[in-house]
Amino acid sequence: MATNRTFTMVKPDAFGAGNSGAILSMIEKAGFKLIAMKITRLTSETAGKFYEVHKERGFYGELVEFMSSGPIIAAILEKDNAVADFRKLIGATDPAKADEGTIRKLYAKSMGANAVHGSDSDENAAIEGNFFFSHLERI
Ligand code: FUP
Repeated sequence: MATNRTFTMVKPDAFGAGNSGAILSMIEKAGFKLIAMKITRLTSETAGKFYEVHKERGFYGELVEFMSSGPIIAAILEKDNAVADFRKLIGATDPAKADEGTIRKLYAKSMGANAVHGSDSDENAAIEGNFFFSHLERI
């Protein structure tokens, strides 16, 4: 059964381009409530740990380097059907394949620098939220 929380990051490309506010505004306008949020910066160690599931993939090194290249915003979001609805709002991993009006269509530059992260399952949403936030840091 779907839970009502997901986890997102505004990635270094979007943060660096000054698109954080516009992206957070789209997220709130789509009905997601902010439950926890912080500006932070991943190191290659913490980015490597976050993306450990992709360790054997060819793009892992590049992904870790990119995700530790600048500040990010991490956030936990709440809405009915949060994981699936948020994946719809952000669009396909490759911005060239993302639907019109999605966050990645509007703000992503490439498959790697794709503006935002969105959890792909309820289980991963919980793991990823716990990676960044203690219980005192969320409402
Ligand atoms: P997504 O769930 O849409 O963020 O995509 P994945 O979990 O499949 O991939 C995680 C991140 O790895 C993507 F956001 C970007 C990067 N990636 C690449 O750089 N190249 C690829 O071929 C696939 C993913």
